[in-house]
Amino acid sequence: MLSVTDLRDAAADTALDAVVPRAEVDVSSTVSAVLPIIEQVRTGGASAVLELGERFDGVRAPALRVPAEAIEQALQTLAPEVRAALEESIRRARKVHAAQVPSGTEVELADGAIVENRWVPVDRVGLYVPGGRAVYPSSVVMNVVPAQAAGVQGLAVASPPQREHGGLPHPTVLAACALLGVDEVYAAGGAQAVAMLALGVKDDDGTQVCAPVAMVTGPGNVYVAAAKRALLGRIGVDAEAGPSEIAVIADGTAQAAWVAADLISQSEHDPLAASVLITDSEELVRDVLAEVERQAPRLPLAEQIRTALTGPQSGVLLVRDMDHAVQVADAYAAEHLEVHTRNPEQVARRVTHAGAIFVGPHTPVPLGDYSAGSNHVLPTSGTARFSSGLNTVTFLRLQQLIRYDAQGLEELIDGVSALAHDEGLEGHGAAMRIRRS
Ligand code: HSO
Ligand code: ZN
Repeated sequence: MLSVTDLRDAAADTALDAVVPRAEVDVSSTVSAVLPIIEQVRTGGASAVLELGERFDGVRAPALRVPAEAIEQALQTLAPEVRAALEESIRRARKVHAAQVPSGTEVELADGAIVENRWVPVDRVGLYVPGGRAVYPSSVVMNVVPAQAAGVQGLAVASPPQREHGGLPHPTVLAACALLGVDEVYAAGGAQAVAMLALGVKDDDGTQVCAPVAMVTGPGNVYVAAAKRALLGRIGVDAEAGPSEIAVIADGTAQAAWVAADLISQSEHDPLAASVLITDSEELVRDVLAEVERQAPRLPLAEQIRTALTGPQSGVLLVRDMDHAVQVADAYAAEHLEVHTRNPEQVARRVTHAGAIFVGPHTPVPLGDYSAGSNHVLPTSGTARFSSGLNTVTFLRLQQLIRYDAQGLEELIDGVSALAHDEGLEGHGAAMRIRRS
């Protein structure tokens, strides 16, 4: 299923980032389609969100805000093994995300001259949880845990009303909210949910149903992404998530069956998902290809897996050696990178472009998708070159407190006056000199 590209004789100056084609989703052309929806929510409030849900999700929610009893009920009916596993995922994720909280610093630059760096949480955040083909309670955990670790006080979750659940969001999503201590949940999906969170909505009596948030995070379809783009500036948003990607660096010591299983695992998400094997071993290529053919057809999502693995975004890259593998992996900048080599730690440390690196054969990506303690919202489409996955700092703002006294100020009056004069801003200099004793 996977095509093989031999890079072993590629010239040293080959532009490696052109070697691996990427799937692209065009969000910008959808922005104009969501503008009328946003406008409808702005003017029509809660009843507009309910009407739009009826139109797009095929069911009118009994109420926009999910009643506390429905959330509790979902938790009570959650399968015990799923509940126990979610609780363990939450426990581990909380530990890792608590360790990400940066401590503030105070820098004394001279006598009476202090600048303090202080981290302040965003007040209120909206989390979008999709409800279509992919219902991922694990993504509720991955978004809520860092926000809570950052100290965000207001957390609102929105997820589409489901026809088969009487217009409520998916019960496992509700149960995950209950386990995380989130009680503000709305039965709203698509662009109307993002607009509701960003603008806030009132009911027909003028009672506030959902207060506006400062930031919206969470995955979603192209309409959700377009609505986030349209409202960006009014609210902050997280990065746009593209189709899932896995790259595996492996040498001749790797277990072909395990590598194949991991490549298949991420291709299960999306027909546009990318699975890339980077190796210097022809023998491993042969064995992995055979394993993919053996394992993939047995899975319920076999058709989708085949589409993803045969797509131009997936394939095997044959490289000269592990140095070359590191260069190729850096150029690709995968969302997830696994390292199955003789010395995985050493190879992993040399790759700087990857959303998350899974070191050694016993750390498969699905472990990180659910329970490792790390976050699974990671940069896709090569954006790992310049951005991080979702983390506690995503929900924090750096605020500086500047504290000078008369002595600290005196030292800088002439310098600032000179700079202000140079910029033609005499009032700036005057505000300095008026304080000279
Ligand atoms: N691999 C996905 C996350 C996920 N996997 C959720 C299973 N459930 C994001 O890259
Ligand atoms: Zn996954």
